[in-house]
Amino acid sequence: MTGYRLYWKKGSGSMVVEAALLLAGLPYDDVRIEDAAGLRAPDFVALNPAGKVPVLALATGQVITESAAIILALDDEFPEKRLLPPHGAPARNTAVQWLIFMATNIYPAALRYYHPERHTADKSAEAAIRLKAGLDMDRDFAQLADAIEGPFLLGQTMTITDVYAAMLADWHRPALSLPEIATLVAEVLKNPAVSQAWRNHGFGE
Ligand SMILES: N[C@@H](CCC(=O)N[C@@H](CS)C(=O)NCC(=O)O)C(=O)O
Repeated sequence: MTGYRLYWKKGSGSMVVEAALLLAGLPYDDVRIEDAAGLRAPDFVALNPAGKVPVLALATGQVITESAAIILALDDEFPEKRLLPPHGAPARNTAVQWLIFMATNIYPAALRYYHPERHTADKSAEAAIRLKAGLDMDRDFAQLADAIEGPFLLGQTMTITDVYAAMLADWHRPALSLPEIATLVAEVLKNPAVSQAWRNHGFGE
């Protein structure tokens, strides 16, 4: 193990964690989870009882789950890498605010959209759950778009919060009809580290 170990799955939220590791230039091993069976495998469930990616194991042996928590932990450990603005800067509060907003609103709505069957025992209700999840994401992306200074959330400097937003927009393509979101995604993808994680994870396909 070279330091970090990222447990990841194509198309999943581990994309933003891989981007963070690459942006920060941190060496890491990776363990690819292929499918639902891999998420239920005893070794993996021992790491994350929720059976979800991303999971990041630190060299210390500590295991962190939850995409936003992982990002905050990496930024805390390597503030000089500027995944987020420095502690004490007002811009940091804004970046963290929107990171948490996305992790607690848009990400769960995307999960409801793609897995409506997890939210009802009534098959006939699934379409309505999906529709509402899509509308929820439309509303939340519009709020995010209003906050974007352009081209990135905080203006000229990209943070990992922008990468998070781009990831979610790839899951909810209607968000790209908002010019602020479309511009942010295009600018984020100009970064070689981000585009590497994006491609590795099969985003944009
Ligand atoms: N709140 C978690 C959500 C993680 C999550 O739901 N990951 C999805 C992939 S994007 C997953 O592993 N799903 C597997 C499953 O639910 O079976 C986070 O932010 O990391």
